[in-house]
Amino acid sequence: MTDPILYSFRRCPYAIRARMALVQANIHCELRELLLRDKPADMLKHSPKGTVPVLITTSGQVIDESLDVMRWALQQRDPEQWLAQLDASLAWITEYDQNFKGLLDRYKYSDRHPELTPEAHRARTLPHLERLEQRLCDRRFLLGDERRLADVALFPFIRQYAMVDRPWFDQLPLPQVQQWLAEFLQHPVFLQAMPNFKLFNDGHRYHFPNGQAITA
Ligand SMILES: N[C@@H](CCC(=O)N[C@@H](CS)C(=O)NCC(=O)O)C(=O)O
Repeated sequence: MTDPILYSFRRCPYAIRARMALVQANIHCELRELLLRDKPADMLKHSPKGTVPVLITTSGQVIDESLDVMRWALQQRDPEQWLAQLDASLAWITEYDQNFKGLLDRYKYSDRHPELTPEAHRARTLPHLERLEQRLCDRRFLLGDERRLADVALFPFIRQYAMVDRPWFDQLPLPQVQQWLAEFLQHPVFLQAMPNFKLFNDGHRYHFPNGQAITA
Protein backbone atom coordinates (compact mmCIF):
# COMPACT_ATOMS: atom_id res chain seq x y z
CA MET A 1 0.00 0.00 0.00
CA THR A 2 1.51 3.33 -0.99
CA ASP A 3 -1.05 5.85 0.21
CA PRO A 4 -3.67 5.87 2.96
CA ILE A 5 -7.16 4.89 1.78
CA LEU A 6 -10.06 7.26 2.34
CA TYR A 7 -13.63 6.04 2.05
CA SER A 8 -15.68 9.13 1.39
CA PHE A 9 -19.04 10.47 0.30
CA ARG A 10 -18.76 13.79 -1.47
CA ARG A 11 -21.51 15.78 0.20
CA CYS A 12 -21.32 14.29 3.70
CA PRO A 13 -20.34 17.16 6.00
CA TYR A 14 -18.19 14.88 8.13
CA ALA A 15 -16.33 13.67 5.06
CA ILE A 16 -15.94 17.24 3.79
CA ARG A 17 -14.27 18.37 7.01
CA ALA A 18 -11.94 15.38 6.90
CA ARG A 19 -11.04 15.98 3.24
CA MET A 20 -10.36 19.66 3.95
CA ALA A 21 -7.87 18.73 6.67
CA LEU A 22 -6.20 16.22 4.35
CA VAL A 23 -5.90 18.89 1.65
CA GLN A 24 -4.56 21.43 4.13
CA ALA A 25 -1.97 18.95 5.40
CA ASN A 26 -1.16 17.94 1.82
CA ILE A 27 -1.65 14.29 2.60
CA HIS A 28 -2.15 12.16 -0.47
CA CYS A 29 -4.70 9.35 -0.28
CA GLU A 30 -6.45 6.85 -2.45
CA LEU A 31 -10.03 8.09 -2.44
CA ARG A 32 -12.89 5.60 -2.68
CA GLU A 33 -16.23 7.27 -3.26
CA LEU A 34 -19.36 5.52 -2.04
CA LEU A 35 -23.09 5.81 -1.65
CA LEU A 36 -24.42 5.42 1.88
CA ARG A 37 -26.91 2.82 0.64
CA ASP A 38 -24.16 0.74 -0.96
CA LYS A 39 -21.10 0.73 1.29
CA PRO A 40 -18.09 -1.22 0.08
CA ALA A 41 -17.54 -4.52 1.89
CA ASP A 42 -13.90 -3.65 2.52
CA MET A 43 -14.89 -0.47 4.34
CA LEU A 44 -17.35 -2.35 6.55
CA LYS A 45 -14.72 -4.98 7.24
CA HIS A 46 -12.42 -2.28 8.60
CA SER A 47 -15.12 -0.19 10.26
CA PRO A 48 -18.34 -2.12 10.93
CA LYS A 49 -20.13 0.96 12.28
CA GLY A 50 -20.56 2.00 8.67
CA THR A 51 -20.12 5.77 8.73
CA VAL A 52 -17.96 7.92 6.50
CA PRO A 53 -15.28 9.11 6.49
CA VAL A 54 -13.02 6.13 7.12
CA LEU A 55 -9.28 6.48 6.70
CA ILE A 56 -6.96 3.48 6.66
CA THR A 57 -3.38 4.55 7.17
CA THR A 58 -0.39 2.95 5.49
CA SER A 59 0.30 1.06 8.72
CA GLY A 60 -3.26 -0.29 8.72
CA GLN A 61 -4.65 1.94 11.48
CA VAL A 62 -8.38 2.58 10.98
CA ILE A 63 -9.56 6.12 11.75
CA ASP A 64 -13.32 6.29 11.45
CA GLU A 65 -14.27 9.54 13.15
CA SER A 66 -14.02 12.72 11.08
CA LEU A 67 -12.47 14.71 13.89
CA ASP A 68 -9.81 12.06 14.40
CA VAL A 69 -9.01 12.15 10.67
CA MET A 70 -8.63 15.93 10.89
CA ARG A 71 -6.34 15.74 13.88
CA TRP A 72 -4.30 12.88 12.42
CA ALA A 73 -3.72 14.87 9.22
CA LEU A 74 -2.97 18.21 10.85
CA GLN A 75 -0.61 16.68 13.38
CA GLN A 76 1.61 15.85 10.42
CA ARG A 77 1.43 19.28 8.76
CA ASP A 78 -0.52 22.28 9.94
CA PRO A 79 0.64 25.29 7.93
CA GLU A 80 -1.93 27.72 9.33
CA GLN A 81 -2.11 26.26 12.84
CA TRP A 82 -5.67 25.02 12.63
CA LEU A 83 -4.87 22.91 15.70
CA ALA A 84 -4.02 25.95 17.84
CA GLN A 85 -6.56 26.72 20.59
CA LEU A 86 -7.58 23.08 20.32
CA ASP A 87 -9.62 22.81 23.52
CA ALA A 88 -11.72 25.81 22.55
CA SER A 89 -12.20 24.35 19.06
CA LEU A 90 -13.27 21.00 20.47
CA ALA A 91 -15.83 22.67 22.72
CA TRP A 92 -17.48 24.35 19.72
CA ILE A 93 -17.35 21.19 17.64
CA THR A 94 -18.82 19.00 20.36
CA GLU A 95 -21.63 21.43 20.94
CA TYR A 96 -22.60 21.76 17.29
CA ASP A 97 -22.13 18.06 16.52
CA GLN A 98 -24.30 17.14 19.49
CA ASN A 99 -26.92 19.88 19.45
CA PHE A 100 -27.10 21.49 16.03
CA LYS A 101 -26.65 18.51 13.72
CA GLY A 102 -29.84 16.79 14.88
CA LEU A 103 -31.87 19.98 14.46
CA LEU A 104 -30.35 20.51 11.02
CA ASP A 105 -31.43 17.01 9.97
CA ARG A 106 -34.96 17.62 11.24
CA TYR A 107 -35.11 20.90 9.33
CA LYS A 108 -33.67 19.37 6.16
CA TYR A 109 -35.88 16.27 6.30
CA SER A 110 -38.88 17.82 8.06
CA ASP A 111 -41.25 15.54 6.09
CA ARG A 112 -39.77 12.62 8.05
CA HIS A 113 -40.48 14.41 11.34
CA PRO A 114 -44.14 15.40 11.16
CA GLU A 115 -44.38 15.99 14.91
CA LEU A 116 -43.56 19.63 14.11
CA THR A 117 -44.26 21.83 11.11
CA PRO A 118 -41.30 22.56 8.78
CA GLU A 119 -41.33 26.16 10.05
CA ALA A 120 -41.13 24.99 13.65
CA HIS A 121 -38.20 22.68 12.87
CA ARG A 122 -36.46 25.59 11.19
CA ALA A 123 -37.15 27.92 14.11
CA ARG A 124 -35.44 25.49 16.48
CA THR A 125 -32.19 25.80 14.52
CA LEU A 126 -32.03 29.57 14.65
CA PRO A 127 -30.52 30.08 18.14
CA HIS A 128 -27.46 28.15 16.97
CA LEU A 129 -27.04 30.43 13.97
CA GLU A 130 -27.58 33.51 16.12
CA ARG A 131 -24.92 32.28 18.52
CA LEU A 132 -22.44 32.09 15.63
CA GLU A 133 -23.48 35.54 14.47
CA GLN A 134 -22.78 37.04 17.90
CA ARG A 135 -19.48 35.26 18.05
CA LEU A 136 -18.40 36.55 14.63
CA CYS A 137 -19.45 40.15 15.33
CA ASP A 138 -16.08 41.18 16.67
CA ARG A 139 -13.81 38.48 15.24
CA ARG A 140 -13.30 37.13 11.76
CA PHE A 141 -13.37 33.48 12.84
CA LEU A 142 -14.87 31.63 15.79
CA LEU A 143 -11.79 31.83 17.99
CA GLY A 144 -10.25 35.09 16.81
CA ASP A 145 -8.70 36.46 13.69
CA GLU A 146 -7.36 33.13 12.42
CA ARG A 147 -9.17 30.11 11.03
CA ARG A 148 -9.07 27.20 13.45
CA LEU A 149 -10.30 23.62 13.58
CA ALA A 150 -13.66 24.82 14.94
CA ASP A 151 -14.33 26.90 11.82
CA VAL A 152 -13.37 24.12 9.42
CA ALA A 153 -15.33 21.47 11.31
CA LEU A 154 -18.52 23.52 11.61
CA PHE A 155 -18.44 25.00 8.13
CA PRO A 156 -19.76 21.95 6.18
CA PHE A 157 -22.82 21.84 8.42
CA ILE A 158 -23.55 25.54 8.00
CA ARG A 159 -23.08 25.07 4.26
CA GLN A 160 -25.60 22.24 4.30
CA TYR A 161 -27.96 24.35 6.39
CA ALA A 162 -27.74 27.27 3.95
CA MET A 163 -28.37 24.96 1.00
CA VAL A 164 -31.71 23.70 2.33
CA ASP A 165 -33.36 26.98 1.33
CA ARG A 166 -30.77 29.40 0.04
CA PRO A 167 -33.07 32.41 -0.58
CA TRP A 168 -34.40 32.12 2.96
CA PHE A 169 -30.90 31.79 4.42
CA ASP A 170 -29.65 34.76 2.42
CA GLN A 171 -32.32 37.08 3.77
CA LEU A 172 -31.64 36.22 7.43
CA PRO A 173 -30.20 39.05 9.54
CA LEU A 174 -26.93 37.10 9.95
CA PRO A 175 -24.40 39.09 7.91
CA GLN A 176 -21.34 37.79 9.76
CA VAL A 177 -22.31 34.15 9.33
CA GLN A 178 -23.13 34.77 5.68
CA GLN A 179 -19.75 36.41 5.14
CA TRP A 180 -17.90 33.63 7.03
CA LEU A 181 -19.68 31.03 4.89
CA ALA A 182 -19.05 32.91 1.65
CA GLU A 183 -15.31 33.05 2.39
CA PHE A 184 -15.20 29.33 3.02
CA LEU A 185 -17.14 28.53 -0.15
CA GLN A 186 -14.46 30.25 -2.22
CA HIS A 187 -11.52 28.91 -0.24
CA PRO A 188 -9.07 26.85 -2.32
CA VAL A 189 -8.93 24.13 0.34
CA PHE A 190 -12.69 23.64 0.14
CA LEU A 191 -12.70 23.74 -3.65
CA GLN A 192 -9.90 21.18 -3.79
CA ALA A 193 -11.79 18.93 -1.39
CA MET A 194 -14.91 18.82 -3.57
CA PRO A 195 -14.25 17.13 -6.92
CA ASN A 196 -16.83 14.71 -8.28
CA PHE A 197 -15.76 11.09 -8.21
CA LYS A 198 -17.26 7.96 -9.70
CA LEU A 199 -18.06 5.13 -7.36
CA PHE A 200 -15.56 2.67 -5.95
CA ASN A 201 -18.20 -0.04 -6.20
CA ASP A 202 -18.26 0.61 -9.97
CA GLY A 203 -14.51 0.07 -10.13
CA HIS A 204 -13.20 3.65 -9.73
CA ARG A 205 -10.39 4.82 -7.45
CA TYR A 206 -8.69 8.22 -7.36
CA HIS A 207 -5.61 9.98 -6.14
CA PHE A 208 -6.71 12.62 -3.69
CA PRO A 209 -6.44 15.57 -3.66
CA ASN A 210 -5.18 15.82 -7.22
CA GLY A 211 -8.23 13.93 -8.50
CA GLN A 212 -6.45 11.70 -11.03
CA ALA A 213 -8.01 8.32 -11.66
CA ILE A 214 -6.01 5.27 -10.57
CA THR A 215 -5.91 2.96 -13.51
CA ALA A 216 -3.75 0.07 -12.36
N1 LIG B 1 -19.24 10.77 14.16
C1 LIG B 1 -19.02 10.41 12.79
C2 LIG B 1 -20.30 10.64 12.01
C3 LIG B 1 -20.17 10.34 10.53
C4 LIG B 1 -21.53 10.16 9.87
O1 LIG B 1 -22.56 10.03 10.53
N2 LIG B 1 -21.55 10.17 8.53
C5 LIG B 1 -22.78 9.89 7.85
C6 LIG B 1 -22.85 10.49 6.47
S1 LIG B 1 -22.93 12.25 6.47
C7 LIG B 1 -22.88 8.40 7.65
O2 LIG B 1 -21.92 7.77 7.26
N3 LIG B 1 -24.05 7.80 7.91
C8 LIG B 1 -24.23 6.38 7.74
C9 LIG B 1 -25.45 6.05 6.95
O3 LIG B 1 -26.26 6.96 6.69
O4 LIG B 1 -25.59 4.89 6.56
C10 LIG B 1 -17.85 11.22 12.24
O5 LIG B 1 -17.61 12.33 12.73
O6 LIG B 1 -17.13 10.73 11.35
